[in-house]
Amino acid sequence: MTDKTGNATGTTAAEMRAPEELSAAEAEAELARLAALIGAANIAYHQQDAPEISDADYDRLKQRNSRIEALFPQLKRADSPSDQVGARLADGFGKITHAVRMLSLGNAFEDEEITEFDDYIRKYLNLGQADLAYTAEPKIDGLSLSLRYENGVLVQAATRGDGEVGENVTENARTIADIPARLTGAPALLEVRGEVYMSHADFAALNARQADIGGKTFANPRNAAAGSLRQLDAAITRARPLRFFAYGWGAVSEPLADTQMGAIDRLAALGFVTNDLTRLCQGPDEMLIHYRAIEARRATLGYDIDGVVYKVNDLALQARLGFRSTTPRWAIAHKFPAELAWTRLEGIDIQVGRTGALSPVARLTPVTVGGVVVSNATLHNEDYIAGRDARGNRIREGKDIRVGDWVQVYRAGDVIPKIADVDLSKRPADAVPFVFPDHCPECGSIAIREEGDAVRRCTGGLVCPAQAVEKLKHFVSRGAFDIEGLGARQVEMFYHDDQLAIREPADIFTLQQRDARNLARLKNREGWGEKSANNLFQAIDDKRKIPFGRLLFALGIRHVGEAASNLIAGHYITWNTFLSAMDGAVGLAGADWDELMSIDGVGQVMAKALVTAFSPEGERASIDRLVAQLEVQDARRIVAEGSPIAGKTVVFTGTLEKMTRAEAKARAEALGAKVAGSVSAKTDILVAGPGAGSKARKAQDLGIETLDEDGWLSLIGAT
Ligand code: 9MJ
Repeated sequence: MTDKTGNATGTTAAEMRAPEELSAAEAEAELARLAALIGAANIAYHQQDAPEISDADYDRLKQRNSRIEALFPQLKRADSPSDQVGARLADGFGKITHAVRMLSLGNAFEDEEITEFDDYIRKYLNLGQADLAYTAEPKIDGLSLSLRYENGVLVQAATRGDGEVGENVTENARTIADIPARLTGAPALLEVRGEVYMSHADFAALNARQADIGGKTFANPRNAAAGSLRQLDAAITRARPLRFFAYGWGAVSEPLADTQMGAIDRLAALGFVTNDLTRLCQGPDEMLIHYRAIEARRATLGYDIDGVVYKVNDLALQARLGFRSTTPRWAIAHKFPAELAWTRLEGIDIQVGRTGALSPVARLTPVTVGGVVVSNATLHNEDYIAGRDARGNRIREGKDIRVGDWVQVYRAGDVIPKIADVDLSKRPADAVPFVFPDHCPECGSIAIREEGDAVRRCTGGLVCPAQAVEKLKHFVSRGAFDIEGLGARQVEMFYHDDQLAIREPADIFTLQQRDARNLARLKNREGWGEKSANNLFQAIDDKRKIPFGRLLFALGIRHVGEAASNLIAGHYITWNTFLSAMDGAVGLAGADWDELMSIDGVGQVMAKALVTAFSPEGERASIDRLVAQLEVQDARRIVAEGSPIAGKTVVFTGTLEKMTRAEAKARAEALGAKVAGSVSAKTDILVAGPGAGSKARKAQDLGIETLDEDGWLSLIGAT
């Protein structure tokens, strides 16, 4: 296939065509391609907890595979994706065979299916119209875990795996605060089952932290929880805020209770967290009422749920009902409708961010998606609108997004709604492809897209009012100056106020002094009075003393996040040392530049952004005006007491097998060491894993102490 310039687009003829149109040879090649794609998607989802394609695209691939197999049965592959449920277990964890199988649940989507479920059970047990109660509880969207307690002591934790055999994650489970290490008054043998999950707030914070350190971010809280629990190093799990709800049990040496509700109460009494939306319902009417009540609270629970689980309350009846091949007869999951909705795209606005990024935002006819009214959604960037990804591959089968289109909106694990699909059959005849602006809509400066950047950026810098306001909002945000009473709304107001005129950070600190009339002006502004105005001046004064790292972060320099700012501050210690280093590095060469680049965690891109920001052509004058108002506190290197590596400079090279480089570095720094990226005469210790090359040779030449990973772990007492 070729595009209009005649270039090949990377799509072969076979993968474009309907299965019915394929020759046998094309079908065979297409089956091989689909097996590879589906296999890779399975691994990304199940083993790496990082789905690379949407569920809808995955289903389309599987459907296409099945269609071709139905048309060419003789070509069905031995490794056909149709015969595989998911990916095999990840390597690295021991396997545990569950004493009692871990089951999944049958699903229901419609209200009638709940009445049918009740009818079925009554028939199965020959109950007639006798009373039959059920528990109803939220279905947590996490991953199931089985905890084995022997004589009240937690001895084993296993994931569900395929239901028969799971992964041994005992050490990781021990790091979860909701999971008691010991129980009093428990049966001699007790397997507690429940769901490990991550709250929305913890998920957002984790992703922000990961992005800051250049680590892996997660698509949704479920993947974040799975990725955090299935860490070969339990220290990483410990640093991740996982939670656990108990809702069931496996093997037990004596019954917990004679009802489901009684058993849940018993688990709570033993110290487990159970879900407080669990209710006892007398039949389908009450079950559906509780379903609606839980659904109404879904958006504000703070964690993901994907339905409501009903269970027969009487455990003697549960025992009689037993199991089908993979699901219990006594329980069913009543799923919520997918958080998807179709609506019209009314317009595309371009927002300008603090670093000048032009972000397209979809303005939608308001529509309810999963209980929340959505009227905006992100459109990511110009490629996304045009129907391709950053590498030029087609997304949404190449369909572009136009104003006037019917678009499918979804809310994934994170809260920002996105657009999944376009209904071409409803496209208005006069809809035209969206033309992404090449000038900033706020200041009119030219907007350019640098090589390798998915985003187009305004080149106006601080001349651009949108960038200036966004920079100010960042400046006063929580990890930055965090001035009480001066939030995003207030700085925006002051920016546009010609008298109070806060146009750059320094203006915040001169607000009171620069004009004696400012107090009178401020107290007359809507929402302000004499007291709140004086409080604001006081809150501003309180922040004149500011740690170096915080100040650097507050400047909002592109590529320089919170972690990087602290790293840089920790290296240069004083603001003035850092400033003269920035001056010395202006030419992006020389000793100061080399020193900046030697900081482990500072790469070329960040170094260049820093030096440019501090150059006279950048924001230096504005920064100097700000710093003249402040007292910048020196950074302190953390010196851990009794640490064998305090004050030493450590370099890591080669592959580390027991932890990631990021974690090794964080641990070394926590113990007071300085981690550098290259070996020099200043290096004290080189930690060399397999594959170490020139750095190891250089260390040897310089006579620097070299340790392997185990030697390093034993030095820092981590074995
Ligand atoms: C979840 N995921 O919240 C069960 N579940 O019961 C609840 N899962 C379950 N129950 C038997 N609340 C098998 C699975």
